[in-house]
Amino acid sequence: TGRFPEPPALPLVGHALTVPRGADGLLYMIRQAKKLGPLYRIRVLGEETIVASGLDVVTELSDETRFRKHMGGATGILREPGGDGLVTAHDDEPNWRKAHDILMPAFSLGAMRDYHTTMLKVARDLTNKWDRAAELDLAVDVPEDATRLTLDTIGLCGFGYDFESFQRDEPHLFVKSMNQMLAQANHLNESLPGTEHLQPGRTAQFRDSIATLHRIVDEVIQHRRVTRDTSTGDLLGRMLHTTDEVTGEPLDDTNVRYQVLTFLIAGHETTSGLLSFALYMLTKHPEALARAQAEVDALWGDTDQPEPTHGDVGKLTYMRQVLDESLRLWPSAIGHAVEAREDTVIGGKYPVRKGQHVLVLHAALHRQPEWGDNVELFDPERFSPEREAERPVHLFKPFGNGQRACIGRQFALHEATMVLALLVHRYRLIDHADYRLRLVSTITVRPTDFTLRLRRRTTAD
Ligand code: MNH
Repeated sequence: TGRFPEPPALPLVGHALTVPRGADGLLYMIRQAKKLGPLYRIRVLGEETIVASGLDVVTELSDETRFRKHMGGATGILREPGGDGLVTAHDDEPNWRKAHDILMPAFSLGAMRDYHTTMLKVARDLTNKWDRAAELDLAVDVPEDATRLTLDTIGLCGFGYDFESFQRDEPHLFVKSMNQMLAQANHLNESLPGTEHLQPGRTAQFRDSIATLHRIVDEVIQHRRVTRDTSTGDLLGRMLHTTDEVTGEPLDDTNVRYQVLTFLIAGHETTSGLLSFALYMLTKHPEALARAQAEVDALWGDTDQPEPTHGDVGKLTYMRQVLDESLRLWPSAIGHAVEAREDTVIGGKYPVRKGQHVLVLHAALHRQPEWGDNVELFDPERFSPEREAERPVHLFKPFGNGQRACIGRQFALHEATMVLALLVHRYRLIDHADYRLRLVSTITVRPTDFTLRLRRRTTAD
């Protein structure tokens, strides 16, 4: 048996003073993986986290007979707003399986057909805004507009509720409260366990933002109830009007509320980050942008207002490669945590106790030598069909693992592929501020202060 490698630690506080907070903490953890290898340990004030990034060890950790999803750290704190909603439920809670079974059909490939038209409508809200910006030569804030798009999309597709984000100069109250809630969750997570009562301000703000979020969620549900619409075509319809086959029961009201909040958050934050990173990458890699534009031009020519069909999205294979490569370098969901079902040994020599958790750090896994020599280089060719066929299954985990992997993966990729395609078809992306990547990170990570100027391609050249 061995001891986990660790960065140099101070007595008592461990690594508390060396691990920076927020996005710098993420970068620190990626750097430590390069220095210390596939498995290492950091200790922050008595809490110990094992960070895994090697292919072999992640392959072990993906074995669901030995490990299961762990709710702790940041996701543990999210239990308060998320309750036994899908993301924060333990596997063995009855509502996890129940909601999973009830909602699965809403994420089938066929279901994407139903969302397609709505996704396109929201995409048009975005291009209308960007058309005006192009005309007036105004800069657009990419992550903010990506968030407008993804929030409106999940609101309308999942719940028939219009957040009308493009009619607002400021982000919707939902987004503000969510960001406040996530920031406080992060602070509470990064501080000494058991000291919540020493931070009454933070805890109160945390509770306040949760209350606001729940109020908005109740309005979304109420909106459906008053229309007396009992169709089961979207997420909310399925939650309110279908029953689970095993128990014959629908989800209870408390759980529906947790699910709506869970989906509104999980369904937009990460996809917004993905779109922002992809636009950043294309802005900085003209060859990749040219190939992406060639792909959409071949499909839509110089039509002023292309009408992407559901089938078109499947043909945008290079666009998918761009998105996958963005998810490799900057996976917007930072990691997923698992815990040992029994006492065990990982990596051939490191003992792990039953219940002890290990964080799979996606960005570090995605920089392993198995990806090739220049792992920092943005190269969508890594996801060409030939190379994809050779890739070890557990080398790419942006959507987590096994039965607890992302239920919204197809939804996110359909939306992101179509929108990215429409944007590169329509605009030249002008890096007017010579943007240097700056990250913000709570539970997810995304670029911040990323602005572009735009020119219409069809008119300008
Ligand atoms: Mn999503 C779980 C990443 C988009 C709804 N998602 C997960 C997990 C990862 C993840 C990683 C596993 C977390 C864990 O093990 O603790 N999700 C993403 C990424 C994107 C994304 C990178 C976009 C890009 N997710 C979406 C969208 C939706 C969604 C869009 C909804 C429409 N995700 C979920 C839900 C879960 C989840 C719900 C929890 C599933 C479960 O445990 O049953």
